[in-house]
Amino acid sequence: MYKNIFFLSLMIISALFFTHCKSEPKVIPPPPVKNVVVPKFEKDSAYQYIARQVAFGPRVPNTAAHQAAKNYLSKTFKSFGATVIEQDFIATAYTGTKLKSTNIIASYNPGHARRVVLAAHWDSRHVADYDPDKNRQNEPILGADDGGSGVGVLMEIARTIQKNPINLGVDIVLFDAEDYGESQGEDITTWCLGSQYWSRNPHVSGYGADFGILLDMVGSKGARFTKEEVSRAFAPQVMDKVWKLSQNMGYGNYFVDDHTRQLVDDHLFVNKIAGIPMIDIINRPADTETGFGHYWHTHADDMSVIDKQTLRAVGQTLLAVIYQKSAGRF
Ligand code: AHN
Ligand code: ZN
Repeated sequence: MYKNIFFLSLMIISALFFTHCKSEPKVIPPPPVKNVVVPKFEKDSAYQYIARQVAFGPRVPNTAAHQAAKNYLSKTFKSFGATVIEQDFIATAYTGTKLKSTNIIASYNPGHARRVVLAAHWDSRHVADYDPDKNRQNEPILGADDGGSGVGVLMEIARTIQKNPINLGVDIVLFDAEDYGESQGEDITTWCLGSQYWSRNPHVSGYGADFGILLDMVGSKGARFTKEEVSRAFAPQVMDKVWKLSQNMGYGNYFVDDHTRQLVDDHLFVNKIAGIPMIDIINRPADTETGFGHYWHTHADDMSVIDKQTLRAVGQTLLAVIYQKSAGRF
């Protein structure tokens, strides 16, 4: 009886001893990695930067509003501590009109070898070709979302970088004359005149970047950012990393895994001509005929379509990419 208890205890003790030994494997713990601190994206500030652009009126090349918006953007990025280059060029539109155009490049750490490029177009469309009112289809649009939103988010990113210095080169490139393309035309090169020019004539010779992110129509309520075909073809890893990061931050309602067909947008020319892998974050609703927002290329593209929650989803994701990349972790 006592013998049995003795042996039973011995068995339990030895069992505990051996499991204890087993649970102490001789692995060297990984070195502690500091968590990356990502600053907060101020969505109200981004919203105001969109409102400021829209207040100039339609930002169509060869107009006073376009010139005023150019000065405002240039001046504001300088006030955020960026090195600003105004890249003037004359583009020829599909109509034959010569467009006085300017790509605006705002750089942080211009001497740094590791770089990323963040882009958007700052012009707005010269016609409202999809407006339901036929009488107003020849009038230019405000482009709060189509142009304004991407620029507004990038302005807020610039302001944030100035307050939270980074160990990374960042070039914010605002393309001009993206939206002067021929409605339903065959020739894709009538679109994206600024990005075509910049890709052939980068602001510094021999320019390169590890990757690029284009923002186009990133501000409307309930936006759906799908995995677009050109981005998937040229920069699949960048796209997957950005989408996963955003989903892990809780923005999976915006950044969905659905695939959509290829688009003619600035990233196409940056990928093909400049050879920089660039993705496009662009709203692709599932339920409209055009595949873009209901307000797309209409006079409804004003401040009423802009939603601060969407701006935050995009801006906070971009800040996470930038500060992780700065820490060597993207
Ligand atoms: C075309 O419809 C050819 N491209 C879509 C790119 C675009 C236009 N983004 C804003 N406006
Ligand atoms: Zn457009």
